[in-house]
Amino acid sequence: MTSGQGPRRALITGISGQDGSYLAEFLLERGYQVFGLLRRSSSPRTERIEHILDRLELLSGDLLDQGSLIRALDEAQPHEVYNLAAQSFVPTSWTEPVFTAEATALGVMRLLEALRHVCPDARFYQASTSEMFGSAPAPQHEGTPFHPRSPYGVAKVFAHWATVNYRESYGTYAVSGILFNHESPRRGPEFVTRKVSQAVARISLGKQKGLKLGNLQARRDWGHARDFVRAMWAMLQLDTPKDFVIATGQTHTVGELCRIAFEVAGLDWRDHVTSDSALLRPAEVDHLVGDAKHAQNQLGWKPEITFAQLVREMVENDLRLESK
Ligand code: NAP
Ligand code: G4F
Repeated sequence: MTSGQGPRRALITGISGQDGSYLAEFLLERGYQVFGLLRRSSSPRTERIEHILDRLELLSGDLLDQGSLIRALDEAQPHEVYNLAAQSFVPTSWTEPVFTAEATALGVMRLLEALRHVCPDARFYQASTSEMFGSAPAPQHEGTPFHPRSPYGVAKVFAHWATVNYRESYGTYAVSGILFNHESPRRGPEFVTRKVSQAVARISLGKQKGLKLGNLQARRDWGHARDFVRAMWAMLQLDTPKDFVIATGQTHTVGELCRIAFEVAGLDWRDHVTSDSALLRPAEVDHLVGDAKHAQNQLGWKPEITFAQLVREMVENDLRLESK
């Protein structure tokens, strides 16, 4: 895609994460020049983007450091900014609530403020989440009131309203995608889908005995990250900025996830999985299922990968990795 003066430029924060890696691939396929914000760490965190590293322009920066955000925007001069960076693991938000708020809430305000000064015409995407709905009754849609149940959810509500507020205050093309859970073989190993797919692989290869999980009754609307990044891009292509729920509309319990995942390896999950009260959360989000009809009607978006296909892909990937 070109803008009249060369390719369109996109800056992705959180490019080393699950979604960042899929979004970078998607934008490169569309001819974008892709910049990624990468924070310093003691060892490289580029595993998920190793295969496209030579086509990316990585800029050093951190959502906690205002100056680094200004410099990154100044260098990239992006047409589109995708803010995917966050402390994104819900349990860590109880053990590190202030850090979570710094990165996941205030970090977004820092980035919006930098964007307003450096590149006010850039379009801005904020990675909002179904965790903002928390205990609100299902199905959740764009008009459902938020009732977050974790410091992570609280931080995301702040970031969500900051995005709305910059749109209303300054006319910034700033939108929030309220995405329900989405997974992939690149999912971090601490999240439940990947914890299960890795355990299935290891148990079937005799490398692990049993799997301890927390709440087996919680229900999530799980989609595939590859499908969901298409919606992020589509949200920045409209004439008028607008927030959307992005979800599959299907919900499953953690127990059902286990049944399907263990079946891929010919195992019965009830022989291997136990619930450990130490893994329960201080406050749970019991039931998430999204109504994405506005995204379907106005963005032309719908998911293509089913839950069963997602789980199979994740288990088969982990079987391959664990067999090496
Ligand atoms: P992820 O795999 O955990 O990736 C998070 C990314 O944020 C990583 O690249 C991480 O960098 C970066 N990051 C963390 N703190 C940072 C900081 N202070 N400064 C700069 N970068 C920082 O998350 P994901 O699953 O791809 O999710 C992407 C975004 O969507 C997140 O904002 C998440 O909260 C939100 N979201 C996710 C889902 C989902 O189901 N996946 C659903 C709704 C919303 P390092 O590699 O250095 O740690
Ligand atoms: O995989 P999870 O850790 O994801 P969670 O908490 O729903 O958050 C993810 O999705 C959000 C969108 O709704 C994102 F905003 C967020 O960044 C993240 O990507 O847990 C899913 C469910 C929970 O109900 C949890 O209590 O699985 C339950 N669960 C049961 N046993 C477990 C475990 N979760 C984890 N991580 N580990 C367990 O052993």
